[in-house]
Order: sequence, then C-alpha cells, then structure tokens
Amino acid sequence: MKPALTLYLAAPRGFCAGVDRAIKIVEMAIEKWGAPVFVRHEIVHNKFVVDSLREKGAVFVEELSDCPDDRPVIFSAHGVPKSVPAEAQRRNMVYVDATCPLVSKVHIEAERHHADGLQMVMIGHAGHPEVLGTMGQLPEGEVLLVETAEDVAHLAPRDPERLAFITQTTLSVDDTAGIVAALKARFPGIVGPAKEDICYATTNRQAAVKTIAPRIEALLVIGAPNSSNSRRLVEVGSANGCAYSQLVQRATDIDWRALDGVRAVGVTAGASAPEVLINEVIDAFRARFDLTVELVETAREDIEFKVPRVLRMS
Ligand code: 0CM
Ligand code: SF4
Repeated sequence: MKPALTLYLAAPRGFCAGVDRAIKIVEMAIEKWGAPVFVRHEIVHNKFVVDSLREKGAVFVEELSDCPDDRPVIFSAHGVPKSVPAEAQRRNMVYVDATCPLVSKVHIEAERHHADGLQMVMIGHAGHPEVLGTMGQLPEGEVLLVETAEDVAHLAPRDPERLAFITQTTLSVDDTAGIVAALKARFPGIVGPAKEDICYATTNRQAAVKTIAPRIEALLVIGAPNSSNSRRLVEVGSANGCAYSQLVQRATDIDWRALDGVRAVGVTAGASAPEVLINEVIDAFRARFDLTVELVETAREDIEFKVPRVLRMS
C-alpha cells in the first residue's frame, strides 16, 4: 500500500514567453545557418534546455571572444551590455539578440532617464547576467546597484534630486517593494516605474506559490541553481510558511527522506524549466504515493513574443 499524497501543482509555472522565444531563436538559427551556431551564455538558465540545444548544434560560450568571426552568435535571454553587439558589428559577425523584450524594455527605460540627465539606481543581484547587461547600457558610473534595503543608506549619488530607479525582472515582488520604499524615503524625488520592472511571469509564479503555501507541508521548485526567478520561488515558499522549500533540477534530486510523512506537497517550476521535467517529477511522486494531483491556477498567460525578422524570412 502506497501512502496517500496530494500534489498541488501551481499554474502558471515553467516556461514564460521570453524563454520560449529565446529557445526558438536558437532552433531557428540552426535551421537557417546550419551547425554550429554559437550562443553567448546559457540561452536560459537550465541545463536540460542547454544540453538539448547542444545536441542540435548549439555551442555555448561565456564571451564573444570565444566565438569565431564566421559563425552566427546568439545573445541569451538575459541581455548583454551595449559593448557586446558593438564588438560583434566591429567583427562583421552575424548575430541575433534573444534578449527578452521585457528586459529590453528596462534597457530602454534606463536610456531614456539617462537622456533626461538622471543617474540610475538599479535594484538587482550583483554579477547576474541581466544586471551586467542592463548596467552595461549606460556609461560606467551612471548606474548604481542596490541589492537590499540596507544598501540604500550607503548610496552616494551625484545629485540626490536627479535620480531614477529600475529593477531586474526576476526579483522577489515583496522584497523589492521594501527596497523601493527605502529608496523613496531617502530620495523623495526619485523617478521610476509604477511599481518596479518585475515581469509578468515572475509575478504570476510567485503569486501561485503564495496561494498554495498554506495548503502544503513541502514545496519543490523545479529549476536551476543559477536561475534567479526559480530561486525566488523557493524563498517565497519559505517566507509564506512552507518549512521545507527546495530547488530541484529534476526528479533524481528529490530527497525522499525529507518528504517522509508529508501528505501535501506543492510543485512549481521556474520560467526556464521545461514541462518534461515537471512531468518527470510528478511521475516520480506517482511511483511512490497514492497520488492526487490538484491544479491550482491563479492566472492565465497567453502572451507570446515574435522571433526577430531575420529568422522569420525563409
Ligand atoms: O534571470 P533568471 O536567472 O531567472 O533567468 P532564467 O534563464 O532562469 O529565466 C528566464 C529569464 C530571463 C531574463
Ligand atoms: Fe522575460 Fe520574465 Fe521570462 Fe525573463 S522571466 S525571459 S523577463 S518573461
């Protein structure tokens, strides 16, 4: 006799429109130009996705200097500093930018504020490729980074009256609200978006976790350790009362002993985690438990982004 367990499956979960588009860009580029097609940085932060594309002919590198001049190169969904396409142009390379349009939107915001003479404060995680890409839209020193509300006290802007803020797209909605409040308290004239620049997919996936958190004893988030939005989902689980909130890359990562005696578990997936891995996790639960799967849908997503024109032409 298998023990009974209810699995609350969050919706939305998994792939967002930006990830879907970025993966399509790599697949279509390989179709158009043949292998190898180079990709600067993991196209999205998921080993399974990267491995499958590698099998089709993608070569993943960290820097443009690792690419030959005569093969196409794709820039990852997280965005790149301005210097990267500039260098590709200088080398006469064929390149396709798979930056998510919602990240590009933040790049444009930063440029607009800069043109208005404002210095920027970016809320984000130091070293994350999206942060490097967004900060790299403006000259050195024009974007000051804050990671926490405490960092706000240490900011030394050129002119405290001439500031704007932008954010990484994959932050915790609740933590960011606290940092924005600290910025507004110290710099009442700071200009910014209505709330922050967190994308719809990040917002919706966090809201779904908040809804299932009171019903579950454990939460599993399918995603990679370098995926910011996935790690934020684990934190949202813990912050909303889930004592065991864990990131797993796939079913083989599940610590079954930690789930001993648990009768209600939540499952979600970061924006870069493919549905096959979610199904794999559900199947692993079905093998061990008398399983009931309950879908908890807190939003519907029908947003789609077009691939760049160069790939739409046959
Ligand atoms: O930014 P993050 O680390 O969450 O990236 P990801 O590849 O896991 O998710 C999709 C995106 C973007 C931008
Ligand atoms: Fe775009 Fe958001 Fe998806 Fe990142 S998580 S690719 S910003 S939709």
